[in-house]
Amino acid sequence: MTAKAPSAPRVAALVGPYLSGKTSLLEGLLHTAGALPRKGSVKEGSTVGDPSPEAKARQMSVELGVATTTYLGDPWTFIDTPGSVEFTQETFHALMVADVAVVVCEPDPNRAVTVGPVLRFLDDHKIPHVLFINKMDLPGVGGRLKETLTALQGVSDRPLVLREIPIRDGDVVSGYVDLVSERAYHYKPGQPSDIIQMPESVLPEEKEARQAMLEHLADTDDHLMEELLEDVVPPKEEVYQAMTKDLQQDLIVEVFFGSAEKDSGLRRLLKALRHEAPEAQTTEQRLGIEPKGDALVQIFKTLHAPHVGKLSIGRVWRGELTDGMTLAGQRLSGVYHLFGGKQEKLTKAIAGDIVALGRLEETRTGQALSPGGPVDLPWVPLVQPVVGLAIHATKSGDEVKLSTALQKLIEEDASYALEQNADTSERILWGQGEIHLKVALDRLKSKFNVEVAADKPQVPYKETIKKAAKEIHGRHKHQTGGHGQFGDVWIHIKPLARGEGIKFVDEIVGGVVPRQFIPAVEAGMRDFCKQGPLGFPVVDLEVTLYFGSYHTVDSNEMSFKAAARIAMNEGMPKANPVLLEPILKVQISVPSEYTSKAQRLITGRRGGQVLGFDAKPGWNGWDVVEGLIPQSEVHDVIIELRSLTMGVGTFTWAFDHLQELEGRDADKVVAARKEALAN
Ligand SMILES: Nc1nc2c(ncn2[C@@H]2O[C@H](COP(=O)(O)OP(=O)(O)O)[C@@H](O)[C@H]2O)c(=O)[nH]1
Ligand SMILES: [Mg+2]
Repeated sequence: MTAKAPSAPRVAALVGPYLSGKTSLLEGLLHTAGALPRKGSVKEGSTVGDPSPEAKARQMSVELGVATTTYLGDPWTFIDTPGSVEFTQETFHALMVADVAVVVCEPDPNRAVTVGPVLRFLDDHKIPHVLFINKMDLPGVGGRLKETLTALQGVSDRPLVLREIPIRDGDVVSGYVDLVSERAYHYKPGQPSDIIQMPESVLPEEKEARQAMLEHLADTDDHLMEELLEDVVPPKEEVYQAMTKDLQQDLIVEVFFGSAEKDSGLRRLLKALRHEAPEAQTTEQRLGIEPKGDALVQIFKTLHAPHVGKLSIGRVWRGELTDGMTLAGQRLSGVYHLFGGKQEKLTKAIAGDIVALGRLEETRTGQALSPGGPVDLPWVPLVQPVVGLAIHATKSGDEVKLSTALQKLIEEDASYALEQNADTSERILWGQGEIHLKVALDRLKSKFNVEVAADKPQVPYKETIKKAAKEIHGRHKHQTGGHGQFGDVWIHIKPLARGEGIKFVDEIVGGVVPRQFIPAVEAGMRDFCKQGPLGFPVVDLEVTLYFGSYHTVDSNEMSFKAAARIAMNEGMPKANPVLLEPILKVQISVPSEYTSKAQRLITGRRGGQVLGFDAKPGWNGWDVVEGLIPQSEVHDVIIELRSLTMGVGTFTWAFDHLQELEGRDADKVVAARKEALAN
């Protein structure tokens, strides 16, 4: 390869399904680049990625990890991302500031479907990306490479183009042939591969793969096309240039392979990135960021770190950042490069850099800042949470501390959400799945020092009535010493249709209940409706006040309010009260081979009903199944859906309507409520 001038700082995000080896690849890349004298391992919890105790405990990345280094004189930042769908938001954020993504895949055609969602995001956002098929050290996988590639092509809009082919020794991949230089290499664990004579046995495959690669490049390059048609061997330089253009414009996806664990094939990958990955300027163009102007940094991650406090991690798109300067009205206190859990203090950062910035207390993830103020830049929307937990501090007196901690937790990861449920009075922490929520509880304890108890949230049941109750009498009369209390009302109660709410009708004639006390009657009735005979908030009924009496001295608002409550208490049980349960409309998105399973997921639940299914717009080979499920049955849908679909299925939900619930299921709910209210 030719010598090249040092580039501006570049950013590569490592993405791909859970367990494909991203964190291991980061370790391998840093080791290969010379930034890490000794490799750590995921199993021992000693990797540069995953520095947090929550990640180590699970041997699983639960947030993005950043490592800045140099490779052959070029500055690079690698961002390791979590692969699990429960942490997708973090991955999207890393991709929004990356120049290039390395999609790490398993060497298994049956798992290609798990790469689909991230490829969808990359294709939609036109983010240049390459594929790295990992774990090629496993026996037998070299022979299945073609099959794996075909399966992966099924989930990619862009053509996948092999950049190298494996050299096999029995069922082990022992090296590779680079299809541009047509040189053959033998892997040497931990060291640069040896150049070897190209084995005769790979020649036919090499010719075929090289031809396929050139044809893909020629699709977007007329000169190359002419050469191919005239059987002219294109000069190497021209091939590199075409490759670079196609990667930078996201027209093709180069495919590399190797072993993160054995450091095989990593130098090939690094060199390709070094020569072909776009710099920040090109990425800014793609994102529509104005190239000229004041310093500009976009925050893609917020952290609360011990000792240093709040850190906002961002990419510098323009200009220079210096410690102590003012950004959008806030004084920068500390500019750092990150290397996993370690920080290195800088005096300044330049365009292209990824840096952690201290004490930007008002700044949130996604915001872009200039000295003059915040700047509007494109950002990804929040993924809707799918599971909730009702939480409270275990120690009394810790509730305020918990509120502060929750605020920080959500600052760090905005795919959590908090709800104070008005019906159940519960504080509900929403998240992307079981593990996501469990990580939240761990963080609250280990990072923010609050112990939290969590339960499945209550279902916000309501109740209403099914028939009218007429001529109900309520009288409140009290004689204590001097002034007494006297209120006396007659009402009719009748059911209304769903959604009509609570109505009050005043039919008093002749002042039998004086004007000034009528609002008190209504208030008493509404007050009663907060908790009906079944123990739940009452909806959809009409109460008509048609008669009553009063006492000139003893009547007051309080007495009429009490009289109304007495009448409601008397009349409601006679009006055939019935439980109403909330029904949610759910949309389940899955690759179409799972569509029937998704339907069964809905119909397999009490009251579950499929409304239909359709192709998912913009998602080749995916369907959306729409259905109705009672809220009480929905809690674990996401868990089952993920286990049915290798983790790729997603679902969204929204409240749809209230529906009557009777029989044994209703009796159980009412009995449980009675017990809860008695405690
Ligand atoms: N055989 C083999 N195993 C690997 C390789 N890379 C990663 N692994 C293993 O795959 C598992 C998941 O790796 P990790 O890097 O945590 O995956 P991530 O979820 O994508 O970050 C770990 O047990 C690794 O040891 C590889 O190249 N070869
Ligand atoms: Mg990982």
